[in-house]
Amino acid sequence: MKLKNITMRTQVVIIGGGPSGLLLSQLLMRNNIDTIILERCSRSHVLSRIRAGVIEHGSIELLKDAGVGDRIEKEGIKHTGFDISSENRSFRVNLLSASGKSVSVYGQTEITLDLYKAQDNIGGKIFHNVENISVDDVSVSKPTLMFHVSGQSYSIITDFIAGCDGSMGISKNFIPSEKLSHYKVQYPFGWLGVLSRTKPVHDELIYANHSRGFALASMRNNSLSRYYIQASTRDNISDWPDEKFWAELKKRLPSKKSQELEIGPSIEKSLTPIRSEVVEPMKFGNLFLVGDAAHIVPPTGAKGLNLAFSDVFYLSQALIKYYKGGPEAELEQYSKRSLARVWQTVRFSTWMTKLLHTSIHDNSFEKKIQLSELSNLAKSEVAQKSLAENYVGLPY
Ligand code: RFL
Ligand code: PHB
Repeated sequence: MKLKNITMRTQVVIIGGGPSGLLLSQLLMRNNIDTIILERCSRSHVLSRIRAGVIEHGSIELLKDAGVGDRIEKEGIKHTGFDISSENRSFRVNLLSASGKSVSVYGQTEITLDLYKAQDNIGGKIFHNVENISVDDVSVSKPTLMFHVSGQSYSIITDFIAGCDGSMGISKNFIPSEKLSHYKVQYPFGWLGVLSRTKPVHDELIYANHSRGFALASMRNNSLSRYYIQASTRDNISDWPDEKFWAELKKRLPSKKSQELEIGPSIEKSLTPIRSEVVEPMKFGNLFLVGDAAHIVPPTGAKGLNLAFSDVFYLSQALIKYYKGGPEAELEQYSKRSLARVWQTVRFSTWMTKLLHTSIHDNSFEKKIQLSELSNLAKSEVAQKSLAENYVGLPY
């Protein structure tokens, strides 16, 4: 028997129940704005993704505004600096003295969990396993969005749609292709990441430049390590059994640290191609693109989630003002405001990626420039200040 279509109304439909979508919903609902989240996957699937680990001060402030700052404040590990190494030489960038701020190590999975709990507590409406989302026209006043869950069809009449559905999402397809510009760069390498229940090799992060390729020693807490090595995009996970990963990591970290490296079975392993991508504009009609749906940055510098959160800040502020009777001007400004910060962050992530990775083409000129840049950074307070200001997060 065919089930009757169910029609609902809301103020903001949010496509995607990842960190951007959940945080946006939380901030809006706390300001009496009605939202519905449509998520393609199950909650347990969303919560199983291992991703970001370094959270900017501004992101924490935003989480506090959303009423979800308690656990990150208590359990997040404050980092006031990190090491950069090149073969066996290394130096520390003191974020606190260079910028007056620090960052926190706290997993994206934990943030997402905190946000789901907070949404449950305030009666957030979240549909999981949603399929076939479509919209007739996002430029009309009060667009209607259609979708299915378990064979049941639904329609929602809404004021606005926030596309928070990540880089593989469908929201940007609702913008006519002739109105959308894509800017992208694909790097010829990826990051092979391993999570292991081992003591982190160092009490801060180590970004390692090495002739064999980049490596990063990171962590989630004092007994959970997160390591990455630069790998070829042609590789498969099966090419990298644990023993081979640890052996390669040891070669790329400074030898003093490699000797101390505690190894153990991987509890997660992933290979992510590295790319930058931005789509413009981030607003079309009543549709707003937010976070990875509009931009991807290479993970060097830990910017993706933090950048997604600055979009959430700009959009939530504009919507809250609008529903309090303010003008639409700030909503109109959303794309321009977000993109200004997006391009600054793309610039920084690109710079840091080029500074630390090894080109597969043995271009000795580029290598010399890279090593000169690293030695300048090791010595120059001014260069470190610029790095630190970007690393802790540009102001909103
Ligand atoms: P997400 O997290 O991709 O969430 C999008 C959600 O939308 C759902 N979805 C759909 N729902 C409905 N209909 C559809 N058609 C849909 N299509 C997709 C998805 O299921 C998902 O739940 O995007 P969001 O919320 O914008 O968040 C962005 C962040 O996840 C991302 O920027 C970061 O993970 C990037 N990133 C890092 N960011 C940092 O700030 N600091 C870091 O240290 C950091 N490390 C990383 C990273 C990303 C990595 N990878 C795997 C790309 C390290 C790595 C290795
Ligand atoms: C992480 O811990 O996952 C991480 C840390 C720093 C980065 C990227 C990823 O630059």
